[in-house]
Amino acid sequence: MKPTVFITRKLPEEIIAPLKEKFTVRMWDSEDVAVTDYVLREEIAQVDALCTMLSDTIDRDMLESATNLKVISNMAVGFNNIDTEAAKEKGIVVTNTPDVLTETTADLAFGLLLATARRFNSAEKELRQGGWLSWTPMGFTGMDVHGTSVGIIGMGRIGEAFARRAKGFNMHVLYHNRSRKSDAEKEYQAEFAELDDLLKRADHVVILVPFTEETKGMIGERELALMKKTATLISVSRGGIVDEVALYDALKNETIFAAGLDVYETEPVPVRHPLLTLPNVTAVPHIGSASVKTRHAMMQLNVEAITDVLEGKEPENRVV
Ligand code: 8YV
Repeated sequence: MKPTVFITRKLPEEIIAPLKEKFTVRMWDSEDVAVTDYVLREEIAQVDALCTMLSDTIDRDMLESATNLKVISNMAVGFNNIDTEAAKEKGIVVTNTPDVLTETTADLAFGLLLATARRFNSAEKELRQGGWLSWTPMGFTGMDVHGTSVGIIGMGRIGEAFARRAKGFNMHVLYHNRSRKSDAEKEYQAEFAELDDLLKRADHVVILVPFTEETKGMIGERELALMKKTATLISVSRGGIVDEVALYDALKNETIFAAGLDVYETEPVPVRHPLLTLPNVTAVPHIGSASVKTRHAMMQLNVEAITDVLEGKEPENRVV
């Protein structure tokens, strides 16, 4: 009997063809509607390999029922949707898709910074609604990006790719990270700062840390209050790192200038989410890695990891 693979979203045929040659492949047949909890549980209990998306929560209870499961390959660099402790206890390998998405995600983060600071969304909205009636000296004015200071929270691979872009805009790079990054300090003249100091000094703050017990709620009311009134906050790693209620208050009361959001506490974002009603929020639906080339490369890594584990080889991007 061939090993069985379950994929929780519809992936392109040409990507999964190599899997189909070797294994029995079952796939949830929608590209955009998430697999139901019921189907996910049923599949986990039977299959040898699972290819998951960030929005599939794989908890201990589900993993307890797995009898044949050898590998979960998650289509993301983050893997906070999977109970990795429970997977470890069950001897299930977990893999992710790092590196291939670094530059694409840094592009999105930098683009979101430009769009937020320069108020692309409200300017475009006005234009489309026929609100551009005359030229006014201070109409649609935002904050500069070039030559300002940016505070990068989380100087990992994407943080460094962001710093590289910031240098091209002649920005001073402040960073906060669990450990000092001497390479980044040399290469981008990045200056290490304690979190409070970074928040007080940066003209733009970019959140790029992974979601962990330590980073959950890391930016709350107290931290937002430290930021400059003219500062922007760009959130592109995980929603739960910023307290959304505190962020709403800071934006509504204009104690910070604006926020650019790619990630949210709950995804997909519920309709009429309060943050989406604010004019000083620029929001996109978690599209950090969403370029055709990068998404293909991520899926390719999932296919390779599943094949490697099912053929008894060590996969490239094992996190558990
Ligand atoms: C993913 C992400 O694009 O890789 C991650 O951790 O957040 C995004 O790059 C997306 O969530 C696909 O699963």
